[in-house]
Amino acid sequence: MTHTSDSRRQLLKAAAGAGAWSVLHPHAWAQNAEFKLKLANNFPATHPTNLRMKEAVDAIRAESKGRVDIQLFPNNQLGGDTDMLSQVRSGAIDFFMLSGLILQTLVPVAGINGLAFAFKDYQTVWAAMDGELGAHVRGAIAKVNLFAFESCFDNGFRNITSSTKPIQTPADLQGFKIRVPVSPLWTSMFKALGASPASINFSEVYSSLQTKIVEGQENPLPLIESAKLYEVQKYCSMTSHMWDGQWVLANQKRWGALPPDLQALVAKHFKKAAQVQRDDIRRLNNVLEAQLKSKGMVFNYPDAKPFKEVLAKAGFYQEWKTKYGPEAMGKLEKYTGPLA
Ligand code: X2X
Repeated sequence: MTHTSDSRRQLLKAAAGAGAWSVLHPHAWAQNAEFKLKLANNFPATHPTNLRMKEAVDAIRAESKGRVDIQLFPNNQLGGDTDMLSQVRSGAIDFFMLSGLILQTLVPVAGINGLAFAFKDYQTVWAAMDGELGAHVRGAIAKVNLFAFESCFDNGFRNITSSTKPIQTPADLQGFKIRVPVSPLWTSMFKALGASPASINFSEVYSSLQTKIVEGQENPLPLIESAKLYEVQKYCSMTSHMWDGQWVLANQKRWGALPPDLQALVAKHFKKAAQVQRDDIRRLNNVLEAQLKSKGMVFNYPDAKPFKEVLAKAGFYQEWKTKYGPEAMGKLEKYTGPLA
């Protein structure tokens, strides 16, 4: 295991309270760790998700005096999402961060927060996800032998980018070749809007945009920036068509093998990382538009109303309300108010 000098400095600083031995021999920790665990995700290493998770695993290593050594594998290093999901189920990966909407392929109700235009702002998002809606989803996740940590991370409100044209109204989406993550809700939504969605894991997004297999994609600004999608996309249409977040998932058996005090330590730091990461994203949202403009992206600000109308007319909301069922929909609408 290797440390960059930066992370080593952080590690040493965090270790200051853990005794002189550990400060002098940080690497011995990793070698002797009782619990060597892997945490993987699809985000670039520079995205706040991984910067904050790096701090969390360093603090966990220090505070457990080296008993728990969690190695971070960002940027699809261990495979695309579909692949990593099977790996966390088999125990090849211990912790995996995944969008609820992609997890939907395994846990249908986990996609509920992605219902188009459901959330009007972050206050509503966090009330729901930290409240009854999130608890309901975590309960469903537990049934497939995965453990979901309490606080999910923010990915953000998603916006459409394109190399060919700005998307201002639903008419601009007719036949538009757009990459969507591998998830039935995304495909259903963009089909209902008249586009031609292609399911592609994030690991292949940059190249599929570069080679023009697809014209566009949709993601929050912090990912458009950190994954350098501005290099292969010209327009950014601020549709904010859904909110998306990452659950931190653990293989149930591997998680259960940790003694309760170490479980509490890991949970404490993952929760703290999520809280700080949410603040990071909020700050980034305020500055990234200007940054992306300076890199040549052209922004436009569509009105959500016609998009919602097309979706309602195509039966999108009816279809998904039926699929999620009245109990889960009730928990969503408790926060969002009645949806179309
Ligand atoms: O695949 C995506 O677009 C991403 C990175 O936003 C998700 O994880 C859903």
